[in-house]
Amino acid sequence: MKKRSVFLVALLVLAIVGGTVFAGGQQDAGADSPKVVGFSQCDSQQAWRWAETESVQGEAAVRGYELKYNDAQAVQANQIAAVRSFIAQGVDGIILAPQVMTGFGPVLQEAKDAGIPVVLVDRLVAEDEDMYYTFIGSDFVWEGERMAEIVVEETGGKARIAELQGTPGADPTIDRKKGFENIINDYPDMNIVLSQTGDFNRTKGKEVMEAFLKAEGENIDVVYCHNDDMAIGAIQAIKEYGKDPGKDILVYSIDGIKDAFQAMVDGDLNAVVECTPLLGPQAYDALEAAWAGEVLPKWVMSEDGIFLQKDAASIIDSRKY
Ligand code: GYE
Repeated sequence: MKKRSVFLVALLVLAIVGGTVFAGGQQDAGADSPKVVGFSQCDSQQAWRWAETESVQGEAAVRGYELKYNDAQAVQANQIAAVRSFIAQGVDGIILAPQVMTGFGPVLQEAKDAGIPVVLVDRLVAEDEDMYYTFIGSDFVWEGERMAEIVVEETGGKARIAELQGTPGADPTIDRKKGFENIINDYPDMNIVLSQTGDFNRTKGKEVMEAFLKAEGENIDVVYCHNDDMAIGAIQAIKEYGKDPGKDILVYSIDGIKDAFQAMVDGDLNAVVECTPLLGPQAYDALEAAWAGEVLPKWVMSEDGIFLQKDAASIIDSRKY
């Protein structure tokens, strides 16, 4: 090699090394520049969400990532703004727990254009699959179906059911309703007589149950709650109305938070279908796969369990959230 070429190659090597060291860019997986991840949480008004946030934050610490966290306080516009700000800050990846299914198209496109992988956790969006890297979450139709089977079993297939729905337009709300109806539609004496949103929220769940009881208090056999927080609110409302939750009015819900296990131990809640919020490790596994250029299935499904009141006491201590 001529002297001049050796000099040019040396310059090139210096430029590359210098670029890596001094650029400090988040795309350079350099040991001294930790990956930066943005986590957009849709709201933080429920025990389930606290558990999910803790899981995502805790796992970032374990893996040495810098986490930017935003709580959209149940306002979708806040959530879109948060994702946009993560993109502007040039994060390496985004974990998004979308509040509702629609409306995220433009911001997902912006993330895609910026080459930032987006991992959806716990709720799906209605956009095309190529607008996000993968979705990590439960099968909500399965949850609704299993819940309905338990209710059929425990009522002998005859019940007037009040339904407390989750946030309107959210994937779990739509599918938990669908799954439940898939089963009870085969039973002519299983009927949903009241159905309204309690927004996945304890306070609203209690308020809606109070209104149900005021209107139809003597004509409700069962309350089917799309999540535990609303069930805890409903239990309170039933007690204040002067009835015995778990006996006079059977109460069923989805999630499996500690408070729900306690309510089963106390005899107030009849059964729970689990929906795990502990999605942090899988969310970072997915981002790491994205950074490595791998292709994951578009749905990484959580495994959930079914818990009856009679088993709650022996299980409660092992619950992690
Ligand atoms: O059941 C509920 C929450 O999207 C799976 O939303 C989640 C649901 C969960 O706020 O408690």
